Amino acid sequence: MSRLVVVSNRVPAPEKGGIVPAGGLAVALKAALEERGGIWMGWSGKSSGEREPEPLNLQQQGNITYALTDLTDTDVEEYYHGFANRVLWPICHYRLDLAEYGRKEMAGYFRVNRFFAHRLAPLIQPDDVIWVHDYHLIPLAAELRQMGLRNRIGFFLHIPWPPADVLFAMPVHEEIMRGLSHYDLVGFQTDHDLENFAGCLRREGIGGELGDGRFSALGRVFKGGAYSIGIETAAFAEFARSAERHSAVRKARKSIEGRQLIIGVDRLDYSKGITQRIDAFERFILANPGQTGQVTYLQITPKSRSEVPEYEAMQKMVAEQAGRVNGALGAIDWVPIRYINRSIGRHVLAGLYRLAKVGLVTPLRDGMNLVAKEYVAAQDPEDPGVLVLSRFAGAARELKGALLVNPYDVESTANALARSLSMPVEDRRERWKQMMDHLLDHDVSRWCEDFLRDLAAK
Ligand code: ADQ
Repeated sequence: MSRLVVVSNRVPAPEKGGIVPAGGLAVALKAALEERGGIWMGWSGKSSGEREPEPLNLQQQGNITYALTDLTDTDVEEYYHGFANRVLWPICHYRLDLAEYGRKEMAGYFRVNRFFAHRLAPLIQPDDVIWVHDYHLIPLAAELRQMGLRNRIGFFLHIPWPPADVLFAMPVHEEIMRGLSHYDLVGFQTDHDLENFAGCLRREGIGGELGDGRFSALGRVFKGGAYSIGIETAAFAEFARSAERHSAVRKARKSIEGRQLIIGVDRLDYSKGITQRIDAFERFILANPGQTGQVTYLQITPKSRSEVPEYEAMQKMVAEQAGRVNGALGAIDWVPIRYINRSIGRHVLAGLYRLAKVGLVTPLRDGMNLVAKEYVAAQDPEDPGVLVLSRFAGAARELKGALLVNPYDVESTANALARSLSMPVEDRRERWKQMMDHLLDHDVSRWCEDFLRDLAAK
């Protein structure tokens, strides 16, 4: 079996004792790397100031070599904060209004991809299979090809791929599509993303589908497919079953005092629809006064990218909004919304999902959304909660037992909350079982195997 080389912007670097931080993606990729032997390369998350970064920091753990590089301050600013997070992220989440183009940032993005390629290429053996992850590294294959590499190279996009009218607002869209054409296999989260990609090629007149999952574009032929990422379903269900061992979960149960719990868990990001969700909760209480004092909405939102000013502003806005709703609706003995800005360990998180009668997952746009899948996996089969899910999350293509909502339509989300909290147990069980069977069958290991099988096939 060929060696596997994974490249991602950030690498879950091995900690003391060789333990990789938990999380489905890290666990699945680590298992694939261990089985085949290989390399995981990416940015260390550290800056070298304005000095040229030191040579790759190589750390061997069993069968896996972790290869980490620092970046200069300018690289971090232009490649990471600049083009990746201020252009590609908003564009791929359909937010033309938030994209900030700058020639410097675009050049920095391509420059850092070349830098990654130059550092990676000397480590590559002729029959290694290379798997590149996410929007930070789209041009990497083109750079590696330029250096003469003929290996199989695959790419997986974790975020959505937008329709042509959105993508073409980005000045370098053709270079980005050209970048993808240098892979042997390009994977998207859903069939909708794949259709959007095909539509972009057609509209620009630079390529199209050949059938059988093959595309021809810009003089190259490559494969494209939809590979919906999963979670480590069985393991996560087990975390949830045994979560009462953790005092944090027992304390949470006690503190909700028999009230029904609604849970939201997201990184703080405008794509996650947190403000619309708080509005929907407020609307739900106002429309159902009998629920006053009967429910608690727990929103767990660790800060992300807090060095980016827009994210800092959002943090303030969400905190103020939750405070305003609590002030308006709360009582001496009832805090309607509990808003927490911390990361929570996966075992405790699983336990909190299981305590919650409703999983409220309402992104405005999301590649997949693993929280939706984790919520389902964590439920008690005898008394499962209800998933309220945005139709604009990739997960909505699979989780048909959820109550699907349009997150922009605050009233529909409020109605779905009311419906969830009064849903009979037989109905809940039936919906849950359908989703759980699917998640057991389509877990993250299968996602990994499916992608690598198709990448290997000529
Ligand atoms: P993200 O945008 O990060 O991922 P998501 O899929 O929801 O979004 O994954 C978030 C992960 O972080 C989940 O595993 C969740 O449990 C965890 N998490 C969130 N808040 C947490 C907290 N407070 N404490 C601990 N853990 C927390 C991108 C795309 C998604 C796509 C994934 C995977 O944007 O659409 O599903 O990649 O491909």
